[in-house]
Amino acid sequence: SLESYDDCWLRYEPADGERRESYRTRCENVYASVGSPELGAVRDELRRAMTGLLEREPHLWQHPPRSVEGFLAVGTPDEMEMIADSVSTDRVAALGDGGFRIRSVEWEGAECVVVTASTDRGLVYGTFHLLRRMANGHPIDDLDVTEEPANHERVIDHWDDPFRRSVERGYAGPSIFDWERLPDLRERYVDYARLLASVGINGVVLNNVNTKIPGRGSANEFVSGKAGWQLLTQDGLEKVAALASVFRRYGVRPYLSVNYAAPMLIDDYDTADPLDPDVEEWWARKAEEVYDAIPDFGGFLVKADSEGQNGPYDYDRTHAEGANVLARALEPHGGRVWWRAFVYADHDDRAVQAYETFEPLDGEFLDNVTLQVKNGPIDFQPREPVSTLFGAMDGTDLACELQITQEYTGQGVHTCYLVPQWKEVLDFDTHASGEGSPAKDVFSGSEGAGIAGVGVVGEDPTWTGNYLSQANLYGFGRLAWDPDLDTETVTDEWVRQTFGGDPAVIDTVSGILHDSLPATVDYETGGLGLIHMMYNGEARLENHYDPSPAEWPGYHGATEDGIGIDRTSGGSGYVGQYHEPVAETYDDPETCPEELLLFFHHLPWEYELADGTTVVQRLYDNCFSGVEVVRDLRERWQALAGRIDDRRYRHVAERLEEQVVQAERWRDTLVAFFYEHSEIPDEHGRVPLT
Ligand code: GCW
Repeated sequence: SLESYDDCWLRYEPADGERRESYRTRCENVYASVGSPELGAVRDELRRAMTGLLEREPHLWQHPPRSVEGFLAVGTPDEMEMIADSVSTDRVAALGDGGFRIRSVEWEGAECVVVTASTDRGLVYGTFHLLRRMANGHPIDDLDVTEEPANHERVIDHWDDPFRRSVERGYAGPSIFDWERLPDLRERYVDYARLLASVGINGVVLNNVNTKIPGRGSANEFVSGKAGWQLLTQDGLEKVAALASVFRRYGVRPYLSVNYAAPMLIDDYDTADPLDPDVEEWWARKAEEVYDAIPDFGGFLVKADSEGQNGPYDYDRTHAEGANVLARALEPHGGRVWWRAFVYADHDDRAVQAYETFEPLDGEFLDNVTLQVKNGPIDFQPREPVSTLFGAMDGTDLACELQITQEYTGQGVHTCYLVPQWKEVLDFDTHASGEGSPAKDVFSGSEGAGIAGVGVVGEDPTWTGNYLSQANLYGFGRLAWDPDLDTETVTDEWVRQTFGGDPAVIDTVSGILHDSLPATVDYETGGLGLIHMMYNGEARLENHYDPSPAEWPGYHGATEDGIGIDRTSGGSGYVGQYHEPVAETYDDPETCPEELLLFFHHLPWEYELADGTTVVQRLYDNCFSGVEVVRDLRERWQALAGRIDDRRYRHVAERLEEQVVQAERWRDTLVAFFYEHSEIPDEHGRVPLT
């Protein structure tokens, strides 16, 4: 094909000699049913994967092969007797949607592996699970695996503008969705769906939540002309239906972001008031039209009354009233509304707002509404405390929104592995029902809850803009499937599948990923919980990439006498939105974790930390050490020259070179800024800069 792009973690390199024989015995013959679109995908994947792993083309059968040493069987017990003979059918029937079972069995003298599930989607996941094991070099002669996804909904949100084909906060080139040519399909859609399904993603929102394109001026100014809201027209839906036909084979449902004023934008209505019967009817009719075209459509995602997008506030209605009219329209078709909680307006402390807006509405949303809440109260900063809403809405289905694209963490250039950040969010103990109430239980608690990740993929041959950022997409999917996986396991899986089994490569790449986030937090924030130290100007490329702390006095609170924002009970009160004992821990600078200290407190520059170091000195030290770590990452990577392919070696090496330069700029800008306000020199003589 003319398209050339990376295989990411689906490389299927030849298995080691030691394993190869046993893999060949059990997988060179494949018996799989053909019934559904998903099984077509399974067969395609097995053909491709086995050809790579076994270095032999597998034989595909539609009945159990005879006179072979062994085979792989993939199917449901209902459809395949051989499978019903080999596993407990009750156990398979009891698996939730997407769950699967894999067993090594002997069947009529043959050594087999059975992949089974009660749904075809489960067979897709089971197949990818087996292939992941093989790509990681694990034995397959003694398998007894049962898995079910912890979270029911595992969705990627694309912030792609269909008509300009640009991606908001995307650093990997244009959108991979070519709306102009759709409904014509491209092979790349298939490969994208494969990547998603291989890590268990089951939904994709195809267009940006900003369905009107913000202008360059005020938040309420919009670029006129075509934008995402138009996908809800007949023409748009035909294109969505084409994409759906690809995604369906991989168990991925499509969703659309819709504009709240759609009845006005599309059909010239003079209102979009959710309590207006004509508006209600419009949405009901629109939903019918959508489901006629796309029977497995997932639903609508809405950014309402946020950064200039339309919403129920235009009619003095609440967010619940706003969401429910859409929910009623989707309900007969099994669709869902994902309603975002990202709201902030005129308020002294934006952190308090999502909670103040949504907590009082708990219980008012219909059953098929999911409230989608960003991981922290601000906006995907390198480090933030965990959103207070996760412990506050037990009458509402919640989804956690994570950002896979690195808007604030070095974009397409810096290596910044986010899995440890996400683990921290998922494991955070909200204490909502006493000790032992981790946030992850909220997202896995019901069918309508889940995890959403802001997409990172674009047309770039690397998919993610930086080869190492592929690890973030991989890790997002793995954690959305199973938030209990530990970071090391996820990292190790990704590195082996992506770079092969050389232990030195595995050690080095894993180590680089492991150390990257703390380094970024240090040089971009000073490591004490400061946020928004970045440039927010017009130039798109530098936007949220370069340092520019002077722009944001309200976010970091730097003055002559100190730094940080007082969010304690005596300040903005944000801390009071947490349950005890979290609230009390954060409320007191003596007990507040150091890495969040200045998020919750405004403290004198010379406030002493636990080890006797002052705040300003710690900020200096962290900024300097962050850069040292990045230099070290660069060197560690350089040691891989010749051990991995040149193309990926050079790509990452160049980016790490640039990351060193940028990290130094961040450090220099931040320490100069801290010095300018505090007028306290660094104990080690590095600041003021000479
Ligand atoms: O993080 C901010 C981004 C905007 C984004 C917005 C949101 C899609 O800078 O680009 O808009 O959040 O999440 O809605």
